[in-house]
Formats: sequence, structure tokens, C-alpha cells
Amino acid sequence: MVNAETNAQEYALDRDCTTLSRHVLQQLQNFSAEAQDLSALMNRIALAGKIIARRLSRAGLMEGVLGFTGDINVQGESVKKMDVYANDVFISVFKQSGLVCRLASEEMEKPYYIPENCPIGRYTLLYDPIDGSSNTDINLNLGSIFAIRQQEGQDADGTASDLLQDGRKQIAAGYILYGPSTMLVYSIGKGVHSFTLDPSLGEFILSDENIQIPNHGSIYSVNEGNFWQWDESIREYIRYVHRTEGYTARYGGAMVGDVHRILVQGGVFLYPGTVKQPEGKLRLLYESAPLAFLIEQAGGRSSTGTQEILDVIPEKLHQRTPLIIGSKDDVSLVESFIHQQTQSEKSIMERSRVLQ
Ligand code: P6P
Repeated sequence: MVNAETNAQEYALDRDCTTLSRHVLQQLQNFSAEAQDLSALMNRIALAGKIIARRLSRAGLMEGVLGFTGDINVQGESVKKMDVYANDVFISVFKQSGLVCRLASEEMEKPYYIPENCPIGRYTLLYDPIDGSSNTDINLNLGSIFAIRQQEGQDADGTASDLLQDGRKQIAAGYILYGPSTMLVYSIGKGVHSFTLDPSLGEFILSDENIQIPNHGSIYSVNEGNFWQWDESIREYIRYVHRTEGYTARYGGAMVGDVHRILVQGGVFLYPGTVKQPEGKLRLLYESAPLAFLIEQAGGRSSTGTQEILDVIPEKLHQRTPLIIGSKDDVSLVESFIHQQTQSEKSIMERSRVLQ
């Protein structure tokens, strides 16, 4: 009995000590300078998550937290006060860190440089500080999305052109989900792991390791209010799931929550191009690529519909992309409708050419 009790206590203590920074070092199985840097980087991201979670938990009781600033960001979207606050939090946690020279954010037209870090800090943080800000004022789940890349070259002209590379250049990526509990889900290319914030400790504690997404799930997550704007192929896919048993719709208006549901339960999230935004709404470098990195590490897939998200080479920092992400079988099914539509359009064009 004593042994069982002792073992249980030891397990509980060891679990409480499995913080994010320790887990990164365990993943890398070394204590090199690079490993220590990555561990420290993740720890700073966790600190940003804690500060943002604290603000969100009291938002309804504080002045000046909710609502709009009255500004329009580089995306042409109305800016929420929480967007600005969260953006500043990520900048602040990396000041005096010596780690991150540049931060590229959905909320900033150009990358933000932290000069005191640049001589030694060779990392860039790409992030969406608050994803799903339409949920801010109604107390529904929100997220932060992040990716870490190595800086390549000196970036002397301040254009950060070395960031315009494919998603396989990411060395770490993940998200923070502000829900009933605050979770941080990350990968450094060695599987996907989740941490849950223990407010009594003020620490993210390991809650699930080596998460694998099911090859198929019943969930399809899409804003069907855009049906009238979609390509026929996407409409055909939606008609298919409407008439086929075994599918269920879930859409929360905040991608991090929707993708987290799919990571755990399987299925597919899609935000296709529309008539208004043929290139899609979601941004590649700090929304789609980090989630694609994570989902691929969990055994899933992500695609533009015709190309793997991680293979897309952006031409500009705020480039948008159509996104189909989730279980490999479900992503492939959506792609099959796109492929079928393309083939039928080609054969129609071929027939009309022959008849001319
Ligand atoms: P819509 C939030 O603004 C976001 O970027 C994602 O988090 C979310 O999935 C999507 O946009 C919601 O967009 O057009 O469905 O409101």
C-alpha cells in the first residue's frame, strides 16, 4: 500500500514538475545552447499566454479591455482592444530576452525589431496574438497562434525577406487556447504535446504527449454562410456531407478552438477562397502554416486544396491562403471534389475545343 501511495505521490510530483521548458529539453535530449534557447523561447511564449489568459479572465470586470479601438489593421479588419493588448504582450515578453530579434504579427504591417536582441537573437516569432477576436466580447474561446523561425542573413534592409520561405522552415509552432482551461499545444518537430495552465502554480503542466489526430472524424468545420461565395467543388463537398450519414457540423468562429477539436476528435476544418477573397481569408505565415506544422506532426494533413500548406512559398508577409486542415482522409476527400471539378472543367474545355 505504501509503495502504491508513494508511487502515486512521485507521479503527481513529477507531473507537476514537467513544465514546458523542461519538456522541450527532454524532447531535444540535450542541453546545448540551441536547446536552451528553444526552451527559453517556449517559456516566454507560455508567459505571454498566462498574461493574456489573466486579462481575458477579468475582461468583463475591467474598463478598456473589450470592444474596438476604432482602428483598422493591415488586414483591413476592425481592431479589438484585446488584439492590441495581446500583440504588445508578445513584444514585451521577448524584450531583454536576447532571443528574438524580430516579431511578425497579424496586427503589424511590418516586423517589429527588438534592437538589443538583434546582435545575438537569431530567432523570429510569427504570431496571431488573438485569433478569433469576434469571440472576445461574448466570452467564448479565443487563441493565440505562434511559429518560430531562424533568422537567415542580416536583414539589413528591414524587410525580413528571409521569412518568405515555406512552412518547413518553422522550427517550432503551436497555439494557446483560452477556453474553460488555458492550454498550450506545441511541436518542435518531435510530436505534438499539450500543456494545461495550473493557475495555482502559474505553470503550464504537461497534460498530453504525442497527440495523434484520427485518420477520419465526423466533424466538418466551416462557415456555411459563405456557401453562395464558394467554388462549385466546395459546394459539392458540402452537399455530400449534408446527404451522407455520419457527419456533424461544428464551427466556433475562432480557428484555434475549431482546429483543437479536430486535433482531438478528428475531422476537417476548411476556410476556402470566396468570391470576395479568392485567395482565402486566413493568413499563411502566422495562422495556416503554424497549424499545418502541428497537424502534420500529429499525423494529419493541411492543404490549399491543390498544394500542401507547408510547401507554399509566400510572396508577401501577410499573404492569405485557402485552408483545408485536419484528418488525412477528410482533407483528401475535400481535395477529391476539387480535383474532380478541375477534371470536368478540363474535359468541357477539351470538348468545346474539338467542336470548334
Ligand atoms: P468568419 C477569426 O477572425 C478568424 O481568423 C479565424 O479564427 C476564424 O476561423 C475565421 O476568421 C472566422 O471567419 O468569416 O467565419 O467569421
